[in-house]
Amino acid sequence: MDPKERSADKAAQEMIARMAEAGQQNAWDRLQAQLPQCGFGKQGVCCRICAMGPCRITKKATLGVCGADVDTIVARNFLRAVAAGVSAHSDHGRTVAEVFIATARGEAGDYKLKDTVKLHKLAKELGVETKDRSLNDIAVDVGKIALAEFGKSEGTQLMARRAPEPRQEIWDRFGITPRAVDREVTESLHRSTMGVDQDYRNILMHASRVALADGWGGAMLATELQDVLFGTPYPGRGEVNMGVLKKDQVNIIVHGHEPILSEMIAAASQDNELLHEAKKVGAKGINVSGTCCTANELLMRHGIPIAGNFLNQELVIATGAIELMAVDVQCVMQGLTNIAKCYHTKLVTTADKAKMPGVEHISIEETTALKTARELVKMAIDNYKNRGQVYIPKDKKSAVGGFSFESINYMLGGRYRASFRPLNDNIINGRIRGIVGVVGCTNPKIPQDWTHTTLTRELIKRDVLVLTTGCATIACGKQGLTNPKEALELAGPGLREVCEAVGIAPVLTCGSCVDNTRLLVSCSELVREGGLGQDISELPVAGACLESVSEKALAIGQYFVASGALVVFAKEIMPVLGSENVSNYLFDEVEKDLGGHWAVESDPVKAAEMILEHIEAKRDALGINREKERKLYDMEDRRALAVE
Ligand code: SF4
Ligand code: MSK
Repeated sequence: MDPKERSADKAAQEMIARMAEAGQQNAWDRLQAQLPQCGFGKQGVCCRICAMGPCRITKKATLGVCGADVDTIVARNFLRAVAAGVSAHSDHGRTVAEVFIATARGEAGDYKLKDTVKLHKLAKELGVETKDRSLNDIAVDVGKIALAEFGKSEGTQLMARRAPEPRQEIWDRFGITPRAVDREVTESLHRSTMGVDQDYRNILMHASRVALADGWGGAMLATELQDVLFGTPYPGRGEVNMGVLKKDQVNIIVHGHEPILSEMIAAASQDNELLHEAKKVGAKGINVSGTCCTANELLMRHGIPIAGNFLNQELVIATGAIELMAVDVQCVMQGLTNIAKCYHTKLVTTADKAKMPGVEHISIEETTALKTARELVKMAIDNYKNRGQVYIPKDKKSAVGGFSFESINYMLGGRYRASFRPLNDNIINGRIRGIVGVVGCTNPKIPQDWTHTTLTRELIKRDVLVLTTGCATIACGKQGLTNPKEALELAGPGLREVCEAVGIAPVLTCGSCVDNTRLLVSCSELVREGGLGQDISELPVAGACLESVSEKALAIGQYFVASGALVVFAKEIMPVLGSENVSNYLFDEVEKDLGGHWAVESDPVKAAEMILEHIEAKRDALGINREKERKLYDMEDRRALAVE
C-alpha cells in the first residue's frame, strides 16, 4: 500500500516506506493481516459475557442463549467500553493523587508543588482551611480529599459542582450525578453481567454516569493535581515530528501517559554529570522527546519536543536513533518489542501495572524517582555506542503549546482582569462562530492525521476556534496548525482578527487525554461569563474524534454528550451500529434527556459542515445570529483585548 494512503504525515510516510523495504512490520501491516475484521465485533453485536456464549446476533439468531436481544448486547458492550476508558483515566488520576500526597508529606523529595496559587484555589474549592497553615499541610488535605473521590462510599463527585447549575439539575433529575469513580465502574461491570440490566436506555444512562465520574471526577482531578505538582501550563514554543530527533545526541523517548516519570527524565537529562557522560561517549548532548500524551504533558509544561503521536511510536524506533524508550501506561503497542529487537533501542517498562514480556522493567517509585530517571538516562548513554545505521526524517514544525484554562483566561484578559469576556463577546458578535474540540487518537484504518487536520482546517476557515488534545493536537502540530504564523493564514477573517489581537493561534494545544477536562471547565466558564445561555447545551460548541482508537475516547465522548455537547465520531469506529434502538438513542433521543448527542460522519469536510450547522442552530437559538454590520478591529477594540 502507498505510504500516502497510510498517513498524511510526511515523516511517517518516509519511515513506513523504509520499514517496508526492510521487511519490518508496523500497525498498518498488522491491520492488513487482520482483514477482513469481524463484522459482529464492529457492530457491537457479539457477546461473550457468560459461558453460555459467545453469542452473535444475526437475522437467523436474533437472541443470545440467555434471551438477550441486540439492544441489550450493544448497550452492554458500549457501557463496558466506556467504563474501561474511565478506569484508565481515573487510575492515572489516582496515581497522581498518591504522588501528590507523598510530595506534600515530604516523602517524595524529588517532586515539588510548583503552582501554589492553584493549590490555594483548589483548597478553597474543596473546603480546605488555608489560614495560618503551611503549603504542605494544605496540600496533604487537598490530596486526601482528591484521593477519596476515587473510592468514597458516600456522596457525589465534588468537581461536578463546577458545571453550570442547570446542568447539575439535569444530572440530578436523571439520577446520574456521578458518585465515586470506583463505584461507577464497579456498577457498570455489575449491570452488564449476564442477567442484570436489560433495558438499553437504563444501561446507556449509566454509561453517562460512569463517564461523568471521569470527566468531572477522575480525569479532572488528574489535570488539576498535575498542574499543582508540575506547574500549570502557559504558552511556550516547541517542535513536533520525527525531525526533532538528533543524529549526534543520545535520544530518549518517553511514551505513555503519566508525567510522573517523564518529568524526572526531563530533569535528569539536564544533569551536568550525565551530560558529561554523554560527551564522553561521543554524543553532543541528551535529547528527550515524547510520543502520545506523555509528549503532550511535556510540551505543555516545558516545551520539550514531540516526536509523534500514537501511530508514530514504532516508526521512531525504526529511525535507529533511539537509545532508550521508557514507557508507562496506556497506548503502548506490544509491537514495540519486535521493532526494538531490530535496533539497538532499549525498551523499558516503568509502571508495575504495565509490563511487557521480554522487556526490562525498572519500577518508578515516588521516593526514588529522580534516581531511577538518572539510571535510565545513563542506560541510554551507555547504549549510544551500539547504534547502527540511522535515518531521521527531516520533517518537523514549530508549535505553541500550553493552553490551559488559566492561560487562555490570562491571554484573553490579562493578569489583573483575567476573563473569558472577550471570547464570549467575540462569539456573540459573530467574529468567532463557535468552539470545537478536535481530540483523540490516530487509527490505522484512517490515513494518519488526515481527518484531524482536514477537519481543523475546515473549521478555522469558517471562523471556528479549535481546541485540541491528545494525538489530534500532535497531528495538528505536525502540519503547522498550532503555530500562529502558519495557522492564521488559514483562518477566516473574524477568527483571524481576534487571534491576532490576542496573540494566539486559531488552534490551541490544550494537552493530553485527561486534559479534555480543561475543555469542560472552559465550557462552564463560557456559561458563567454570560450572554451564551445558562447551560453547556446552549453553547455553540462541539467535539470531534474521527480517528479514535481507545476505549478512553468513548468515555470522553460520552462525558461530553452527558455534559450537553454534540460529539462526532467516524462511522466505522462507533461500535453501536448493530442496534437501531441504541443508535437512535445515542444519535438523537439522548438530546431530549441530556442536551447533547453523538453523530457519525467519516468524511472530515462533511463533519465540518455538520458541526457548523449545529453551531449556527445554537447561535440562532441564543438569538445572537442577528445581521450586523461587519466592523474591523479598531484601536479601542485592540486596547480592550491587550494582555497586561
Ligand atoms: Fe450469550 Fe447472554 Fe451469555 Fe451474552 S450473556 S454470552 S448473550 S448467553
Ligand atoms: S495517547 S488515547 S492514542 S489520544 Fe492519549 Fe493518543 Fe488516543 Fe492514546
